[in-house]
Amino acid sequence: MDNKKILFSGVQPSGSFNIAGYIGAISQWVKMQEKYRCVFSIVDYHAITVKQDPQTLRQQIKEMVKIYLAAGIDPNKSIIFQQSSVSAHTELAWILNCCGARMADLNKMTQFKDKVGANQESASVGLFDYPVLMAADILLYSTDLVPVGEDQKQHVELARDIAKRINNQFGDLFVVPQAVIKEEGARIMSLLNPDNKMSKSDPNQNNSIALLDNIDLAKKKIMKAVTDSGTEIVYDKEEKPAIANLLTIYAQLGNREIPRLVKDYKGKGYGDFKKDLAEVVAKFLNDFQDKYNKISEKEVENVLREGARRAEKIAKSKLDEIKKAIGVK
Ligand code: ATP
Ligand code: LTN
Repeated sequence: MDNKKILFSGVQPSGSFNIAGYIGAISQWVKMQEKYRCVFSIVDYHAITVKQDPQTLRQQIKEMVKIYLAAGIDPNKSIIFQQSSVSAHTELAWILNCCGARMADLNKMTQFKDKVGANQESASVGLFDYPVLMAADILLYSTDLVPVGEDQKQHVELARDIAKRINNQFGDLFVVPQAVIKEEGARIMSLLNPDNKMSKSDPNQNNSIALLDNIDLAKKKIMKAVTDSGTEIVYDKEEKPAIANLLTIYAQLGNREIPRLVKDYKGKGYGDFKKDLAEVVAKFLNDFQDKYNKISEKEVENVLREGARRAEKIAKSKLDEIKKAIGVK
């Protein structure tokens, strides 16, 4: 076995995956495949923490595999698998629920509070417990690094806390993982309201651009994106959050540096800038969708089958270790 560090991350197969998740998470995974041993999951048991239509969910699981592949995740280098096909995830989640996670931890989770708002009483228990399943995902693979967007930082912190508690009580069972968050692009904001993060569960689809959006529609969304007062293209997250967000999208999808873009657009207006950004987004989507459309159903099936086999082997042996340590085996 080589001594490469281990990296784990995942995306829920819920809603239409958008450029924010691509920029914040998947784009960094692709680059990390050479350096680390990577495991990427389609976390369907996380998706069912909110209501899903079974037929649509089935479709979206396959869609996510194609998105991973089209983005450049290579199944010969990395493990790609569906979370529910490796039962060790839910088994370990239960053990962590009992032996590591505390009510006080989960009560602090901001994503749960943001998601349920005033409707806490009707939220599923799974949605509340979601971060513990995420900790199980991470800890099962002896993960060193977890590349995610900024919104997931708190969940990775929880995985660290749980790992340390269990190690203290039962001996050194878990590697304590670390989140990897990009300096730029870790929090892409909504196109119409730059105070909110771009999110695939946002009911207003004009706030985000999905990777599979129709290209003309995507261009229109950019042209309709809100801008700040004033006319100058400058990067100032506090004073000009909308333009700062659009500059980040431009830089990330167009492979450009923000200071260079600011220089190039000196003296030009928002209209010119948005027109060019629309072209950058269109080119990115075009290239992406070309690759996506070439991936067959058969390939998806093969990737999932082989991924489940490889993931299961690692996860099962870790789970057995834990079961012995806590006294159930
Ligand atoms: P939802 O808002 O419905 O919970 P989401 O849009 O956050 O979903 P996920 O599938 O939960 O999408 O996230 C996939 C990955 O993309 C995660 O690593 C997450 O941190 C990252 N991500 C999500 N939204 C953003 C964003 N606005 N900017 C940067 N990264 C993001
Ligand atoms: N909660 C994450 C998805 C997720 C994940 C993980 C990410 C589930 N398990 C393990 C990294 C590592 C989200 O994107 N909403």
